[in-house]
Amino acid sequence: MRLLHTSDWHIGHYFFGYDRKTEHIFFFDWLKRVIKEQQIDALLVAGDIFDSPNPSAISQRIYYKFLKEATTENPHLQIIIIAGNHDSAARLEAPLPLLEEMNVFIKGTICKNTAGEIDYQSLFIPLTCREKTEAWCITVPYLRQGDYPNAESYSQGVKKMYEVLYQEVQKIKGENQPIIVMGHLQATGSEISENDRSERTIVGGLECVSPEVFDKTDIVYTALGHLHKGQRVSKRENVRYAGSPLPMSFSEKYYKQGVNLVELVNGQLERIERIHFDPPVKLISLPPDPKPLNEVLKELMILAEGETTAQSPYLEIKVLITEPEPSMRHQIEEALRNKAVRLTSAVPYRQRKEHTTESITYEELKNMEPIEMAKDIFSRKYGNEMPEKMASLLMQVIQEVGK
Ligand SMILES: [Mn+2]
Repeated sequence: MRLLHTSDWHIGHYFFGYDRKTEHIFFFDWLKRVIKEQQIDALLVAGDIFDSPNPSAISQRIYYKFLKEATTENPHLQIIIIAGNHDSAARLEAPLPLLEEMNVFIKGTICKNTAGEIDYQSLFIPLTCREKTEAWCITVPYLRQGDYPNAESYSQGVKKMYEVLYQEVQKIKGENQPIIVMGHLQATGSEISENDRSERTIVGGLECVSPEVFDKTDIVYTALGHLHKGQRVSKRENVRYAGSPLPMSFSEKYYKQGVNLVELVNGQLERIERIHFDPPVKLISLPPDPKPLNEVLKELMILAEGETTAQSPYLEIKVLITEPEPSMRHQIEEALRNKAVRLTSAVPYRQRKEHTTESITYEELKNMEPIEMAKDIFSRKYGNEMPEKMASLLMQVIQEVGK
């Protein structure tokens, strides 16, 4: 039996205001080819289907078109989808009565009985190959407060949830039937990209779940979603993030996008193979390290000329600011006229200290305290530290203004 693990599609994502629908369509065409060529029996989608809980009509259309075409082309294909923290759990499940007919299963919400007990059975899905149940899938969507058994913390609750599910599934599964686990969570020991908002929105980005909960001999593979970088979790070969198919920010520029192929033979894990996907739109950062505006403008000249299309690369420009440049944006836009790129951002970097190349980012600048900024400017202008008295008077003013 062959499974294909993917996640974090984020359909409907806008990259600095640019619509990415052609990129998503390109990915789904590629994914359909892989499913067919590799004779996949089940596609596991580990959450964050859409970028927002209320996806646009076009986003939904792209999604349903993919589900319909993939299942029509491959009549035996099962598709199993769990909701991520970006999805609306209830909305994702809403079309289930229709989708079930097409062998598509969706888990978004955790059902409870009138006594408030979790319906664990509803989270088990048999994975079938040639009409025979080959394995059992534990499908756990992104868990929100109250979705898991009572525990001291979020991570303890999630851990307990998986432990109970593991016990419960033993009651229904046959001896030679292995377990596949799905989850949308942040596991301890995994890498996340710098300043990525969409990954960090999970409970403040702090609550990590220990992957030890997946260390059972009959759990042959754990298909995780949430982190955008495809990776093994703490060196575990069979506990993996598939990663998102499209880079979601410039910090994800060097990620290797793809999906994971998992093959089971006679109830055992036979192999795991990473299938690489090459996103159709490239990300360019120019220059690699911030430089003054006149040098940046020269570097922009090397960019290819042509018309801007939905395939044109996204361009991020890093400018080292040494003095105010009110016309920076205009000069950059002029330099990019007739260039086949799409400008996303011109990030101003400010020189931190004289005679050093260390610079600070716009994000850092935004988070800087006004008093620190004033002290820095004072010392540059007058060559020495701001006098204590002046600093305390300025602090008083800042506090007055902030009231
Ligand atoms: Mn997520």
